[in-house]
Amino acid sequence: MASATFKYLRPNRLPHIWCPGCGDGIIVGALVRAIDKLGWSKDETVVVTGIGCSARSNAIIDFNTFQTTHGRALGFATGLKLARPELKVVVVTGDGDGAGIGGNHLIHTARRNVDLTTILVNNSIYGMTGGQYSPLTPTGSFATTAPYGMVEPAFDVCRLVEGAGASFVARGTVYHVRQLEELIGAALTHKGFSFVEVVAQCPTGFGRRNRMKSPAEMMKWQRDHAVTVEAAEKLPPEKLAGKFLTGVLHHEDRPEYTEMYRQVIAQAGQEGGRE
Ligand SMILES: Cc1ncc(C[n+]2csc(CCOP(=O)(O)OP(=O)(O)O)c2C)c(N)n1
Repeated sequence: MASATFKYLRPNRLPHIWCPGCGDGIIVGALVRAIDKLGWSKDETVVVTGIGCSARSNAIIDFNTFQTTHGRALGFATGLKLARPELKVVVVTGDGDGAGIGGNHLIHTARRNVDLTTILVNNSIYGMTGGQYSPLTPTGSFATTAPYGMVEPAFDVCRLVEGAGASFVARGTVYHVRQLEELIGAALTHKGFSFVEVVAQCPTGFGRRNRMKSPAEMMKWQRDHAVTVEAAEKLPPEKLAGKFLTGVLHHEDRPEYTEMYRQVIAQAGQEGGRE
């Protein structure tokens, strides 16, 4: 599998720019292995990112890649998919980029059910700019902009996108890398808006400030707090307190946006619309 990873990376862009112990590289590995398993060619696959540490993924992934302005990856990816529906479009975004500044784009792309896969790296913080809190920073934890502890409640971003209309929603972690690869694979093959939140560690921006002393300790936290949806069904509520669910959280088939858009174009060519 190591060869699959390197087949899809740009060796001339290594070493990468992430901090030691960052979860982003593991996520890129899971993504390219999932794509390799599906046999998608580099030419038909596009990775779109916004701004942030997670957005640096596209510098080392050897697909067609685009980096857009902060929070705008989904708007750009929607335009790309409408213009070239045959392409496989993947968005990699962060919790600040995707759920903060780009939150509006996230809910409307989910509502429209555009056939895209979004991987949202939830490292609980604005990593690239030095650790300001994001809408996914857990209440009570510390950030440069919350030196006395975060008082705001955090979004459950999976429930948010499901409520907005996403037709495939999953959550994984960097620690559970095999499960993550499978979840990304399932998301990539889903027709419609698919969303995978990945719980990841930012040792520099979050861990240090929250007394999680090493990347390994942060990954052990992921191990100890993640419960699969299947296991959760058999557990009483008290055993689930303080835990988060992983696996496929929601899955449905519903009409996809680019197809409906094509139908409108075809109709417009034949007859006049209503006044
Ligand atoms: C319009 C705009 N506002 C602010 C910034 C500064 N900025 C760059 S990266 C970033 C935070 C990204 O955080 P997140 O999406 O959580 O990604 P991470 O770096 O943690 O992967 C911010 C606020 C910017 N580049 N553009």
